[in-house]
Amino acid sequence: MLQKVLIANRGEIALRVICACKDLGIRTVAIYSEADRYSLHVRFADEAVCIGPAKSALSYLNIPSVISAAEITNVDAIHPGYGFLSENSDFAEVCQASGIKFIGPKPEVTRMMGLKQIAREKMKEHGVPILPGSDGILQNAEHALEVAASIGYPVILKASAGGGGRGMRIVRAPEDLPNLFAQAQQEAENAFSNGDIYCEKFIERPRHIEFQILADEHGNVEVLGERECSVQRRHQKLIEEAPSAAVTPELRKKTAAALKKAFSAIGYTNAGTVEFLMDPSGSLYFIEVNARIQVEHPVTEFVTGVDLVKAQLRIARGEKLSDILKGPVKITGHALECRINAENPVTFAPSPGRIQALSVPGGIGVRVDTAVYNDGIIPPYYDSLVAKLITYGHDRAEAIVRMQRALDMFIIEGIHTSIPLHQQIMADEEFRAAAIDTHFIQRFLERRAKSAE
Ligand code: MV4
Repeated sequence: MLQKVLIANRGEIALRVICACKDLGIRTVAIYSEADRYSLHVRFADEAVCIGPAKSALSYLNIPSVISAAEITNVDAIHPGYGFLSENSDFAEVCQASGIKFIGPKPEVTRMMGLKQIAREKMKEHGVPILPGSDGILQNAEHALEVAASIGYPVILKASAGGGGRGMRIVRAPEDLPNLFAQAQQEAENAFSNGDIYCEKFIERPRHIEFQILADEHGNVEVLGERECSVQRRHQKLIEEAPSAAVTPELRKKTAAALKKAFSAIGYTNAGTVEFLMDPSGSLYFIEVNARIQVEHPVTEFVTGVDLVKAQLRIARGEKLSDILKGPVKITGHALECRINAENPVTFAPSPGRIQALSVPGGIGVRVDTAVYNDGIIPPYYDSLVAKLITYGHDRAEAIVRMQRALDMFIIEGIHTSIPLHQQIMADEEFRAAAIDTHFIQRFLERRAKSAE
């Protein structure tokens, strides 16, 4: 049923999808922008179609161009990867209308998950814990003041169409609320053409923990444990791990059971991630759903042994989860991922350019997902991810020591990368003690600046 798949993406994730297709005997079509003519996803796909200029808006985000490429090459399905069109429900609908299978949830489910206060309502309805907050959207600042007074300050205002940190405002006192409400509304209107705002109790220094879901098209849902994603800077994750040191087996089991019920009830299909915040008492609260495969999926693959992208393809061709997973999912050992970005490790300024020397680490427990090669170019038009370095060990300490060894043996010359930053974090006592939360990076950078004085 799936004989040929178009990959609507670039870089390491395009290669990752090509690998899964090859493992299943599925032929592949790459699409590429003029900046990506010499990219490895073009080389390793069976066919490749140029879809436009370097700028994403004119190529990887251009729905008519992507659909034309799919029609010309007569593919059965499109895998969107992450970013770009992966959570665009209009795109998924156009695919469906063109007789092309979109590898992801149904358009109406993706649309619902994209409206954060609706996703929140649905989770509450089906027994997944949420934070105290508004029921639906806030009509105006007066309404927001009433809700905030009833749940207590601080509160956070969030854009319904937002996510990933855009359009949020923290409100610490009622006198600040009217201005912050107007700002949030304006920012949301500008960014998403949707000014709807809802609010929640604000959790100070939470951990950011997400659960991996797989759901087939026969009503079966499985939860493949969680990832700890607290090490992030400006809403960009730097390090992820599985499992989280803060999730007990009981909490994992309880959360998975609630998610199984909720995701069956909403008719969710394919892969998805459910984001939670953990408060200092160790309780988890739902915040949002990411209706796509994520950058950090390899840490879950290491600890479960499940090929998540292959599972996405098999689900899309109608197979049952019981045939894909073959028995209960078990979490074994520990995995870490360091995102290696083309950026200055001190200032975080982007550092695109030509790679002038490359040597990639390996050995037991080491995986590198990348699309770079020696003499290749990191273009300035897209995100700065150069490689994902993933390590596995029997426990967290072994995953860390393997990460240190792999970072030391990773040579990338010609551009600046975050490798030195990751080396410093791996040696940091707080990180080594898993004493991490969303403010870890801030504390780490302050410590680093002080020790450099
Ligand atoms: C929050 C929060 C605290 N309390 N919601 C950030 C991205 C988006 N996925 C949700 N985010 C947050 N939502 C409540 N009720 C903290 C974050 C958050 C965060 C906020 C400010 C600065 C950095 C942050 C990093 C991760 C999460």
